[in-house]
Order: sequence, then structure tokens, then C-alpha cells
Amino acid sequence: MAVGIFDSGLGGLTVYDAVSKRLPDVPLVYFGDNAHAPYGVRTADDIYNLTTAAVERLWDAGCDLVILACNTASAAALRRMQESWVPTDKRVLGVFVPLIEALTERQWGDNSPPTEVAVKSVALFATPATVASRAFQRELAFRAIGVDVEAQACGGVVDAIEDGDMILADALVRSHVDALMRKLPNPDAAILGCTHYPIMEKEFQDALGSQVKVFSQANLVAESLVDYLRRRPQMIGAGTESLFLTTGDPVKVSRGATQFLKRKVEFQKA
Ligand code: DGN
Repeated sequence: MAVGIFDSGLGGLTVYDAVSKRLPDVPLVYFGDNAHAPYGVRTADDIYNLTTAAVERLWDAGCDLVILACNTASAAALRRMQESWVPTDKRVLGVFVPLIEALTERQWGDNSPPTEVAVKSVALFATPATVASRAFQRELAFRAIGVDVEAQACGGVVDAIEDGDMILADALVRSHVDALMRKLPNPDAAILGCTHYPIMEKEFQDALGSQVKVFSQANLVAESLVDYLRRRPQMIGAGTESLFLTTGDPVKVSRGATQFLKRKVEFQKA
């Protein structure tokens, strides 16, 4: 059995990369819905329909466990999917909880009542749809009290990264950080709430300044998955082959992914 990793485009490859380094013996299937990316400007219903179709494709590929390595899909669709759609023999996990647990210094799965935490002010950077959903604030409120969250909808960054235009992506990151800092000048921490952004982590950190602790998802999600599978070894299959599927043009997506990950990646048509 393989683990499925889903994103609207290339961003989830940051999660794929971190997972494959920590779990080199677990087969992974990556699904990029590049034909419909970006999700960040779509309606919640639209994101739900696209995400459920992608997860079904990963189930067909033998992945009983699927990670939505996309904050936009996690925000708009995960709760609804878990409540009324995912059958009991399958699992779909999102990317918010590992990050919020790290931010609030909680152990995996600690659902005790919210408490005061060391971090008092947080800058959240995410897509417009994720910011509009307020899903981060909701997950944080389950675990922490008294934290001031200021969110910045980072329009354009995902498109620039998908297009490989890193000069534009860098300029957009700086202007979004400037806009955020005008609202919240000295945050204790920053959350990169989009799986595309780890590729720009250095640019975010430079623009924010070294005094701001930046929480980025790829490694945190991978660590949390290691923990999850340690408790459920029956969900791990044999083999090390990874498969990369896309709804977009495999040649174009492979070129973009190779540039994104800085190693050769070959996508097939989903
Ligand atoms: N990587 C996706 C996320 O984490 O939200 C980007 C979503 C999009 O398509 N804009």
C-alpha cells in the first residue's frame, strides 16, 4: 500500500520531498491537479469537488492513506470529507494540525483544552482561499488562548512559483511581508500556510528578519506522518517506487517539477 500525496499543483512536492527523505521505504504516489490549479481563487464547493475526485484517483492507485498537502484544499474540503465522505477503511489527513501542534508545542494528537502558549503574535501567510476560511485560527483556538493572528492573503505567489518565475515570486513575497508588517510590526512567529512557500522560506525569513521564527509545513507534516505510521504499521506497503500523476500536461509539469525540486521528476497523465 502506498501513501498518496495530493496538491493542486507543484507545492505539495515540498511535502513529498520531506516524506521521501524520512520514509525512504514507503512507496508514495503524488497527484498534482495542475489542470485546475490554482485552487486559491476557487469557491469552496469547487475545491471540494476537485479534491474528492483527486483523492478517489489516489485510492484507485492503492493509497488508503492520503495527505492533502494543500492548505487550500485542507481548509475548504477536509472537514466535510472526513465527516461525511471518507469510508472507514481509508484515511485522509491535512496539513494544518502538525503545524499548529508545533507552534503551540503540543504532542501529536494532544486534544486537551486550550492553554496559554509562548508565542503571542503570529503572522499567517497563505492563499486568499485559506485566509478567507479562517481554518488556521479555528485550529489554533482549539489549542491556545491569547494569540494574536494577523493574516496576509498572498495573491500571485503560487502562480509565480508554478510558472517558475522566481524573481516575481520573490518580489511578491517581499510586498506581502511588508503589508503584513504594517498590520503587525513585530510578530513572534510566522506561519507559511501554503505548501508552495517552503521553496521561498529563505525569502520570507529575510524579509521578516531573523528575530521571527518561521514555521514551514513540509518537515512538520513529514514528522507527523512518521509518528502516525509508527502507530499504524499495517498502513505501510512494500516497495520504494514513487509515482507522479498530473491532470495537466505531463511534459510541462515534469519540467516545472524538476526545476522546483532540483532533481529529475517524471509525471504521467492521471
Ligand atoms: N499548495 C497549495 C496550498 O497549500 O494552499 C496552493 C493552493 C493553490 O492552488 N493556490
